[in-house]
Formats: sequence, C-alpha cells, structure tokens
Amino acid sequence: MKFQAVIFDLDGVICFTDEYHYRAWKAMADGMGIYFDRTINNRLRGVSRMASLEIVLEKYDGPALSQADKERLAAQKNDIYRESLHEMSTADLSDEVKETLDGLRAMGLKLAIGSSSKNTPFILGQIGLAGYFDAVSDGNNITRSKPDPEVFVKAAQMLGIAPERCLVVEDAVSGAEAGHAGGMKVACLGDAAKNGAGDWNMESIRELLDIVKE
Ligand code: B16
Ligand code: MG
Repeated sequence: MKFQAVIFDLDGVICFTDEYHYRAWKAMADGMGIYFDRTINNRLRGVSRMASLEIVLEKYDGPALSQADKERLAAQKNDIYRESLHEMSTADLSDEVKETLDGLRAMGLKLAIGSSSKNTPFILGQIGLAGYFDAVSDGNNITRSKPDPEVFVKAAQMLGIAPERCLVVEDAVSGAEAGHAGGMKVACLGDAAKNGAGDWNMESIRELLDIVKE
C-alpha cells in the first residue's frame, strides 16, 4: 500500500464543532459590538484561536487592544465554547466515521490526529475516542497554525512514518495547504473538497477505504 498512516483533522472531519465555534465567537463579538457572521466564521476553520481572534477583530474599530485584552477575549470565547462541548457525547461520533476508522486500522494503517485545537483531548474524550489514536498532534504541541505544516509533520514524527507515506484528511483549505506543505497527499471533505483543495475531494469519508488502496 502507498500509505502507512492517515492523519485526521478533528473539527469538520471526525466530528462537527463548527456551530459551537460560531455561537461562541458570535457571543464574544456581540458583547464587544463587533459585526460577525457565518461567512467570517468560515474563515476560522482550521485557524488557531489567537489567529481566529485577529480575523474577528478586523471588524473592530474601538480603542486599541493590548495583548492582555486579546487574551481575555480569546479566553472568554473559549469558556463559552468549552461549556457547549459538554453537550457532545458518543452520539456525535457517526457510524460512518467510526466504521471508516476501524476499517483503515484493520488494513494495518496507523491513525493519528492533526488538529489546531487545544481542546482536542477534551473533544476526543466526549465522543468516546480517548486513547483510540496512535498519535495526537494538536494545538497544545505546535507554535505555528495551519497552513504551516507543523501539526502534521509532528504527527508523522510521533508515528515514525515518512511524510510521503502519510495521507492527511482535511475540511479546511488552510489544512489542505498545510498537508501539502508537509509533503503529504491530502483527501478533502466539506468546504475544502468544494474548493478542490485535495488530491482527492470526497463526498463521504468512507471513500478513504478505497483511496488508500490505489
Ligand atoms: P481551539 P481543526 C480548529 O480545529 C478549528 O477548525 C478552528 O475553528 C479553531 O479555531 C481551532 O481548531 C482552534 O481551536 O480554540 O479549540 O484551540 O479543524 O484543526 O481540528
Ligand atoms: Mg477542520
């Protein structure tokens, strides 16, 4: 087989937290009188928390904000977001995703997470995947956000597998760019697939079971 490992983005691939992110940013922005809508929210896909805040603040025209102010705003958003993550459960892991993961593993592939989110361990726990992956590279072990390849390169290193033998699965254009910049092939879903950002642009995650055999 061409691939020895599959590295999955989390939000938008394994589970769907977009609506929770949207509501939390919207609450923070409303509190500051900043215009925010779903089109702006779409630009935050795969982008780290602090880089997302800078995008939200493009519509802010009040007094200058210090670094401490920005950290407070990001923490405020994260508190609202974390609260909503308590609503997630094993019901948020679809059969389609679980069967695909199990199918890939049964084929002998190593499976990893490559997510920008610092909430990755909490989310994996909520959906019943704590301890499932062979490696977890996330917002807690990187210094540069996607489209920088750091999160995927670190995942490949944790697995001990060369980048060209790893397939990245992404829903964000910035994430697909990150995979390519890391020397990996990329299979896309959702927004990134609509934009043709992947080497494969899928309608269903189940297509991975065939892609890895090509
Ligand atoms: P947090 P992914 C990304 O996760 C989300 O797509 C993005 O919207 C979010 O801002 C980022 O994680 C950081 O999340 O605030 O939880 O650290 O798509 O890379 O799995
Ligand atoms: Mg994503």
